[in-house]
Amino acid sequence: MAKRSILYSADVCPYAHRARVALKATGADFEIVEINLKDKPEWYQPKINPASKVPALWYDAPKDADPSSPPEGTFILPESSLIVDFVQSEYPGLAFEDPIKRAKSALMALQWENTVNPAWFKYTMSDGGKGEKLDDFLEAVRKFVPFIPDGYVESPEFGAADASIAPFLTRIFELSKRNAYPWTVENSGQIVLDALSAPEFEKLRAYADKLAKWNAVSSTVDWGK
Ligand SMILES: N[C@@H](CCC(=O)N[C@@H](CS)C(=O)NCC(=O)O)C(=O)O
Repeated sequence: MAKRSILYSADVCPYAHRARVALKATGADFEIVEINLKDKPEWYQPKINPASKVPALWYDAPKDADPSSPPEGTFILPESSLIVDFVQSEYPGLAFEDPIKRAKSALMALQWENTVNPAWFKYTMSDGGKGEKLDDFLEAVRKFVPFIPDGYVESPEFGAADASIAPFLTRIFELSKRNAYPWTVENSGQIVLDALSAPEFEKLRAYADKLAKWNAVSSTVDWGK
């Protein structure tokens, strides 16, 4: 029987966006089931993801499968970074042939996850959007930039690390332009953009531009949402 994968996703979620980018970049056959995070279907948590989060991937579901009712024992993979890894292992196109490039880019993605993401969330959310944590965020970015390998931004290739970082890095720029975070300080988005326009962040901006132009990214996001 013909098969395709089912991705439980939410447009607004950068973690789910990771999975959409990875699947799109590899040309995998997949269907998106949009989950409304403000009003999740009652079957989602018991049948799809006990943690009740998106994304989740039902790999190679039968074409006529009912997304709300996977058969007993169906394996559904949660966690965006595991999904990106899985897609990388299952489909060609996201794993760099050069093992050193693969390892360096994985290290870059780990650095992003451990430093920039938490600092950005603190800046945008934890302090109620008062903008007090901007310096911590900029310091995290400073620590991240050296992990972008030499020649990486210039290379036309894209890999799993890019699928992991793109939803977050492109959101920082695109949603700041729209002042779309729950900031309480006026012009917070512009303040971020001004800070990131410093010469020391040139490589970050070039990397963000490269990711924003990647079809797998631009075709799987609607900045208006
Ligand atoms: N560690 C998870 C985080 C996923 C996550 O936090 N997803 C959010 C949306 S961005 C979610 O589904 N939250 C549950 C809710 O809003 O009820 C991953 O990487 O997949």
